Amino acid sequence: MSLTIIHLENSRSDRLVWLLEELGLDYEVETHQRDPQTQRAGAELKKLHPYAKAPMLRDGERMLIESGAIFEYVLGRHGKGALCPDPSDEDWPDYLQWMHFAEGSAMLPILLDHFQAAGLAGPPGESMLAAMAKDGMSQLYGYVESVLAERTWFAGERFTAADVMMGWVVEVVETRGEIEPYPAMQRYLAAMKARPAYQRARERAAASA
Ligand SMILES: N[C@@H](CCC(=O)N[C@@H](CS)C(=O)NCC(=O)O)C(=O)O
Repeated sequence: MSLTIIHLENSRSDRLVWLLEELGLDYEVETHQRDPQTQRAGAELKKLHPYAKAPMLRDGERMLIESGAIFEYVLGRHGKGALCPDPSDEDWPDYLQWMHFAEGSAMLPILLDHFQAAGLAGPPGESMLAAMAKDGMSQLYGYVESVLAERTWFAGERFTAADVMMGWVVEVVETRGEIEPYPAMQRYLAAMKARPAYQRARERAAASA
């Protein structure tokens, strides 16, 4: 087995480093920089995969894209059952939901709001898109807060790979400076950041920059 994470600075690929640390797997990190003007990935990512987005995972001859698919691949092929409830487990439906929610639902309002605030949809705060983004953000934050107020981790009382997918989303709330009104999200982030594998992943990603 030879796993290489294609990592883009300041991006979602942080959470793949974290997953591999949680699983205790051996891996390499190949870090790429964003274009300082456009913040897009540089041309070298296109040489690795036609879709040119991070994260990518190289496993031997195989190159994969899309965080959730990469997570399922790593867990299925190399995870030996860790961090993933069995389908017969009562936490499995929540696990599945949050694994997919992270990219399928959470990122849309966050990105809409990010782009409107950057002025890409006219003067910030004034477009229909701004109103849609604001509504979506409040729905997202309210839902996540209500779930985390009732359980320790996203799929129940056990840490799973769904927390690696969703933990990054909750960290985005903090990075945006919007976490203060949400005590459950704050509690969750503190528990997440206290995990040794999270801390090792941070050091590993920084060291390869
Ligand atoms: N849903 C995809 C999103 C991938 C994605 O948009 N990655 C960003 C980094 S956070 C990227 O590569 N941006 C550079 C670009 O679009 O040029 C996933 O989770 O893998």
